[in-house]
Amino acid sequence: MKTKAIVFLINCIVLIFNCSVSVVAQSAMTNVSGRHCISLNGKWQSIPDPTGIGNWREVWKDRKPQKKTDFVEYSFEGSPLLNVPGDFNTQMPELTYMEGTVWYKKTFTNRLKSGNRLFIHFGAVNYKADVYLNGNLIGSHEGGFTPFQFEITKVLKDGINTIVVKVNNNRAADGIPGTGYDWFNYGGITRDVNLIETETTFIEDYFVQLKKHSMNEVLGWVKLNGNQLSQKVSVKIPELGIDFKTQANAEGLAEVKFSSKFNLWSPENPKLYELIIQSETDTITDNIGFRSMETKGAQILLNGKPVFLKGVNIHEENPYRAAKAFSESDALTLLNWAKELGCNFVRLCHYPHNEYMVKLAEKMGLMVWDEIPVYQHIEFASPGVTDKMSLMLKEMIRRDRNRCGVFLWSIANETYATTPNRNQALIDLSKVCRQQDSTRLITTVLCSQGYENNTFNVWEKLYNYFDVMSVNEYLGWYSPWQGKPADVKWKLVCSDKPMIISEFGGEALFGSNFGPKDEADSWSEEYQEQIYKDQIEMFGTTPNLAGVCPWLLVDYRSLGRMHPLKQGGWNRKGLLSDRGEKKKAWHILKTYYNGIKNEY
Ligand code: GCB
Repeated sequence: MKTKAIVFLINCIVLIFNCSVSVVAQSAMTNVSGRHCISLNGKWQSIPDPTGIGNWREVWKDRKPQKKTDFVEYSFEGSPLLNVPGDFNTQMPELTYMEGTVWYKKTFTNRLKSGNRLFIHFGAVNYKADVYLNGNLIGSHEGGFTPFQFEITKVLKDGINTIVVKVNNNRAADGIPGTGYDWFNYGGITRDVNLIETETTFIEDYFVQLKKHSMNEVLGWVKLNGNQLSQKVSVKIPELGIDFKTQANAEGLAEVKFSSKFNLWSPENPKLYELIIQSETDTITDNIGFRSMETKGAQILLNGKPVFLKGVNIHEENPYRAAKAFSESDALTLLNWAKELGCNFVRLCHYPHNEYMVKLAEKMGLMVWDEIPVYQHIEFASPGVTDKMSLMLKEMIRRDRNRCGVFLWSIANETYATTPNRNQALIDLSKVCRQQDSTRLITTVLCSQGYENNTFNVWEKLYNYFDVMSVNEYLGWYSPWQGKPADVKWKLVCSDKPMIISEFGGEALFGSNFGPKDEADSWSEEYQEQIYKDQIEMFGTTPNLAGVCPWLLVDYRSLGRMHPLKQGGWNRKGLLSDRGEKKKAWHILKTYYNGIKNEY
């Protein structure tokens, strides 16, 4: 008995040690689809582990009995198969509400060309991933919505290799987001997984966009990774006859600087050019657009002309499957609706969506607001939290900074002024954001605001650090109107900055028209419709208004929405129901958007 206890104790110590020596994931290379990929999507074997005992059993070793007296109390053989990409919650009834660990396993055959390098790249895993190759931990990643990779060139073996990923979607007070958020916590390997084969020295990353305030000058760089870093590099845009030649320095960094007369990207003309980057050992192709985005007083300018942003908020969920969205066709479903509504921009909330969304939006002429999940009750003062925020922001920017469709980085949504360290953390993060990309606008949604005597007071001085004030106001829903919508007075802390109303709206159950239409508790389409009419009336007199963005496109799953008859675990603020049916408010907003013409 005693020996058993000692063995258990030793196992625990080994386990703690094992958990603490993980290698942090490497920043992922950009433009995965432009590379030599072998997809690891498809069926993965899985072991759900709600109690977490798999750590103690060392599931990553994928052990098999060796002799007749051996037995192993887990096995991937005969275990359920899960689709990757995809959330695990909607693939097995037992996992519907799972917040815990699921172990995933996949094998592949080593076909790496001698001299080349191999990386395993994950589009995203929610929330934590520990990745093992052939029984050894190769690294870990925290954060459910950004890509990461590990180089496995030196640890590969000949023939069959086994990957085991421990995926854990437990909420954590020091997580990002923290423990409370108004969307479904879909766990799993939710985005594509690829093996990426590269040359010994390859083009790891690049930035090719217009210089701030310019409409014809490109200023950027190309970054090489490998052991032959000082190479000749060229950047070509055949359609424009551009063949810019440059030289990478000893760190593998090459400056890119050229001008041309571009056919500028805009929602009406989402022009993208084929761009070819070549080093002496590698070539990569991308489709890149060029546009300028800046503010002038209270206006936002696109290509030098004022633009009114006609937006909609979108969660990364496919309503028809009531599951996490992950594919190009999911993106098309959601973005087609945004186009039909008359939008020229989408707010991809409240975390970086999959890359298909961002790329397709750009191709369809939708400007993108990209955001990290620094949401509401983030514990800024907890050890490590600000580092994690900053890393997540860098991961998002690194993935999307060549997408000219992305015009705005949002570093947080509705954080509270009373949370310790919040102000300093957001100021620091705004600086990190500008260091990573000085060309785009940045914003945050702050929620310490007041509405009294029909006056809306946006008072947080923190907006001074941002280009755009983003305000979530729910007049007519969480805050009843205190007068006529057109008479709402505004006090804006930054009178010289543009404001986007980044959320407004209310809930309605599709098809419900019972009860008096002036009663919120009727959950009627008419009540929601009235909110939209009133809001539009108010927009007509709102100062500094550069855009509006209702909450939101489609009803989505959120377990905190507990009214059994009206919600049943769905946030019903969609303009579309969870089956894609149009509510009355849809038509009101569409008419409003169609009536606003931008002239750029
Ligand atoms: C908000 C949040 C959003 C919520 C929404 C609501 O202010 O930013 O994430 O889901 O309100 O429905 O209450």
